[in-house]
Amino acid sequence: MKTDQLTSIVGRFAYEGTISEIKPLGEGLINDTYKVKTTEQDKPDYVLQRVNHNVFPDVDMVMRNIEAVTSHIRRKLTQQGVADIDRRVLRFIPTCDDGKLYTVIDGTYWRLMVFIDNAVTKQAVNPESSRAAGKAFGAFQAMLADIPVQLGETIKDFHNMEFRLEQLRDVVKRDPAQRVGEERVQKMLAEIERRADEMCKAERMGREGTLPKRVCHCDTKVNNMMFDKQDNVLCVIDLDTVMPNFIFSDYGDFLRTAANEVAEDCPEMDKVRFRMDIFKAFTEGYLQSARSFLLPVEIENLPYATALFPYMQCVRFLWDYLSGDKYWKCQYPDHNFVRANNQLHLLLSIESSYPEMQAFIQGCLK
Ligand code: GN1
Ligand code: MG
Repeated sequence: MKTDQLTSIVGRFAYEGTISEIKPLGEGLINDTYKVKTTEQDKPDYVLQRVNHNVFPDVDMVMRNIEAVTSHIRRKLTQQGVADIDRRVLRFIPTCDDGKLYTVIDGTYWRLMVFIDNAVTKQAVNPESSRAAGKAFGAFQAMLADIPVQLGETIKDFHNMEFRLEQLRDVVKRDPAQRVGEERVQKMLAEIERRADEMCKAERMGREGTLPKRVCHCDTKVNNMMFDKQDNVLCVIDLDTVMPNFIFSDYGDFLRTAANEVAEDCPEMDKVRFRMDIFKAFTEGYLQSARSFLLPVEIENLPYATALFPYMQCVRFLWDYLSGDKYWKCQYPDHNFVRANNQLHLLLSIESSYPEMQAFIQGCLK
């Protein structure tokens, strides 16, 4: 998109300063993101983002959730006397005309937030930053435990395993991209179906009323949090998917990305390995801040959560591969299959570590 178009979009928001440059930022697979620089030293830079309206059909709900969550966290941090709050929680800029936190232009949805400078996101973590991340995501859930409003479900059935399997089975039946016949696809489908029942246990417990939903982030990837130069966690970002869910979402999805020895699309399957050092550090940190509100059934099932997310992501990537690559941006024709296969290998590595995980969690509780 051209700079003058982007500049005019920014102009709809009540930002401060003079724009000097707008350029693409980051590598998110869903939204389009730009950094907006301002000339003045004492004015912030901004992040302009086009919200993917296909992925998030109800952008108004997304932004209402985000407003509720960020203002609740802001209030808590203020009460705790935390300094530099704009670095500790995202601040969205209202529009000039209606004061909403987003604007619509020709059917596209845009928002503007303050850029957090001198901060980095990471693609990989070490045990130390994993422990910090565990504490931070646990604290994020804890802070939101008493939010006074009911949040909306911004993507219906987002982490519902039964739904994701139905979606996959449906595309297998229709086979729109003519890929179901591939032998490697058939093999993967068999691995998926073999585990399907066990992996849907959270939904069953939810129905039986033994497992609660809480406000979760639902995309706790390591690159969705910002660290300062000293490796301290500043804040959690990418809040579009904040919604009520089982806590397994935040715990499991972090480990899925952070504890994989390689990136989620690394094609060398023999290099995919689940890192127990990251698991241990993250679990320790998470239990430190979340233990106070977690139920025994939630803690008992953390190893299940660790397996659930690579499994779910394998199902989702395979679904997109079989759909003809409509959801995730792909750099080459079987990119989605490679991603799915990578996640399946991660699952295999996790399954072999189950007893060690259980023993470690018990140890943390002593
Ligand atoms: C998407 O946009 P990004 O990269 O933060 C996806 C996650 C997947 C992830 C896999 C709304 O997240 O659920 O885990 O890709 N978000 C949505 O790379 O579908
Ligand atoms: Mg992201």
